[in-house]
Amino acid sequence: MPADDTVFSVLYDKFLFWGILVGIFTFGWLFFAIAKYRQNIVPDTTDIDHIVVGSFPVERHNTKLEVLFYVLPTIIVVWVTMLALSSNTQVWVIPDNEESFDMEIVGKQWFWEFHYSEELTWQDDPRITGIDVSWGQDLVIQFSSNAEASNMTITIGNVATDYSLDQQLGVKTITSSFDRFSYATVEVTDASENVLHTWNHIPIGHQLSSALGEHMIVPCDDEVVLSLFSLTSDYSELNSTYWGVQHSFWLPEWGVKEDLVPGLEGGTIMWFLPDDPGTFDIRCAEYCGMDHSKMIGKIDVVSPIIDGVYQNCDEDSGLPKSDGGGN
Ligand SMILES: [Cu+2]
Repeated sequence: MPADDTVFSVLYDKFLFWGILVGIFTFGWLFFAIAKYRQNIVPDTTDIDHIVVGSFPVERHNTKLEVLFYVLPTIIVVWVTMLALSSNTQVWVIPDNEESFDMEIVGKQWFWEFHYSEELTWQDDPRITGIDVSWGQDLVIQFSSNAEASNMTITIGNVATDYSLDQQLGVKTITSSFDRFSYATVEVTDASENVLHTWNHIPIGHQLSSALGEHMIVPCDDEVVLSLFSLTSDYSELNSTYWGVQHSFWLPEWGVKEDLVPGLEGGTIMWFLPDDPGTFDIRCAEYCGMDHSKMIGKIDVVSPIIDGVYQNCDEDSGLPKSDGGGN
């Protein structure tokens, strides 16, 4: 079952509401008729010549009631069809929003690659971890609110550097100016190397891969627009006629999925609006060969840092939620 406020959950609730309403009416009438016209109750036939099974007694017909029998179900069917179509429209119409977070998903046999066409800087919630990382001219780590913090690893590109943190000071400053073109991670750990707090910057052009156990990472409260492509894992001139196979990128949490079609140059496109931070599942929903069942991954919804300011996911961003608006 997708998250409560996604378009399909809202649609499910609406269909359930109308289904229960029609059900109560239909079964109510059924039981009423069973009781009223049961065996041994002789119907009043004073103004009827004879009763033909399967046909409405002509002498007793009620035009209003008969018209209602056709009109009412027609209205209900048209109404639920409109509900369903408007939900479809909402999913299929890609938001034309400059602010949306665009990225590419590449499906291979049998893993996912996440290609970043926009940069993303984020960190864990400082109010929860008691640790705050800010990186501008210098890298400043505040950890006075977390008595466990004892070590820190800064990884820039492939180079990792370890530092120890002095609890007496509660803050550490490292002279290193922020480089937006480098993939960088700051991890604060306790004495047993458990990660207490993560800060991360993903530059434009960076790739993450589920084959390496990496999660897809997207900012909260932003429309995420994905272009999806299916490629071969081992393209070469020798098998240049092999185009790969069809996959389907499925995010059960938001109830959305889209096919990845080999050979389709422009790819396919889909969008969703993650609002709550957390880690959710990625699945392949199209049988794609031997290890299809292993083609799984995780997506992290994180609070981004925009222009040095930590954006709080929990506060209402004022963006419309994908909650079935328009119906
Ligand atoms: Cu697949």
